[in-house]
Amino acid sequence: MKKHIVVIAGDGIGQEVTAVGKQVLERIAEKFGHEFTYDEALIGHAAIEATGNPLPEETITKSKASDAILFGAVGHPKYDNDPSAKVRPEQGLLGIRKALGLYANLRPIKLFDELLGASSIKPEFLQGADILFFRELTGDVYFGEKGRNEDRSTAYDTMIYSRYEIERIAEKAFEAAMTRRKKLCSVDKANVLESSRLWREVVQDVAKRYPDVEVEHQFIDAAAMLLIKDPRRFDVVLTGNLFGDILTDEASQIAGSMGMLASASVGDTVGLYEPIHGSAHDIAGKGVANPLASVLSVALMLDISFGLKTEAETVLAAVDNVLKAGYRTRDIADTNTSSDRILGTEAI
Ligand code: GGG
Repeated sequence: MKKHIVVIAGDGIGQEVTAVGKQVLERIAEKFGHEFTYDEALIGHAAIEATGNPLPEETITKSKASDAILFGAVGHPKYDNDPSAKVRPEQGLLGIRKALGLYANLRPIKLFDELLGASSIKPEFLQGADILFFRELTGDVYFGEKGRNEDRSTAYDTMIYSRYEIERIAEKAFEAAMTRRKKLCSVDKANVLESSRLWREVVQDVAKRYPDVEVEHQFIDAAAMLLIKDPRRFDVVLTGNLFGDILTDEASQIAGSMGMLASASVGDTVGLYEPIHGSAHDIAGKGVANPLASVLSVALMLDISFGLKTEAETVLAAVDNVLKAGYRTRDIADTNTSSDRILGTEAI
């Protein structure tokens, strides 16, 4: 199979983790006789430095011409204490999601048995946990009107959703539930927010087309609590952009670390695959970043964008083997193992 992949490494540890993801793709191509070609593109702080723009037009053009995108991370600490910055790295990531119509972000919470002890949650509450989050990605407060009043003493962000936006991601989540344990939990804040009342109304309408799926609705605050208390009660979780962003960081602790969580952003065109973690400049370039979220993102790419199920399973098995062999980065172990040992792809 011939496929063209654009690597958008971005900032901080995005560079080193996508390098490992690419090595895995190359190894898969070699092992299974595929021809993967690559291009690179800029985004985030790296793109601002080079062009003044966090999302250069060339990045969108290259992405649209590709079969899939392997993405790293965006961000830079210099913007953290500069709330007045008009141009920010994150605009690159939000912009590419919007430009490519990537409205559904799939975030599997996969717990590898070897990491049962890495979580701060007791193993007896964790074993067997297997959750698939659907985070809506192109609406909500991230894209609603925002601003300040004239003297800049009041700020606002508008939480906005249309029926169409909710319906299309709900369809995807219900379809996924049908292939799993047929349970779907929709998370909102319908006791307070009008946009959440519409969210719930639309999810209830879509649910009528999937009578085999057991549906529950939870408020975001209750869902956050239940996720830690009893993660095994969840199968597919469907939620909005902001709630999904927060809940999946929390859920990463079920898998042991943010460094273990991959994601697939899909929608109208090409798929984008990225770890859920950010640029982590504090550890960038030190060889200690966990590359497994990028490797697991490659598995999602092989499966979802290329339909290469055996190849995807081979990558998952390789991650399992690496963990079984005792290789660890410091986010998933007490010992500070160099990521060089985990970077090797000989396990595939
Ligand atoms: N790889 C994920 C990443 O770079 N995250 C940083 C970020 O800007 N996140 C915002 C978001 O995911 O909505």
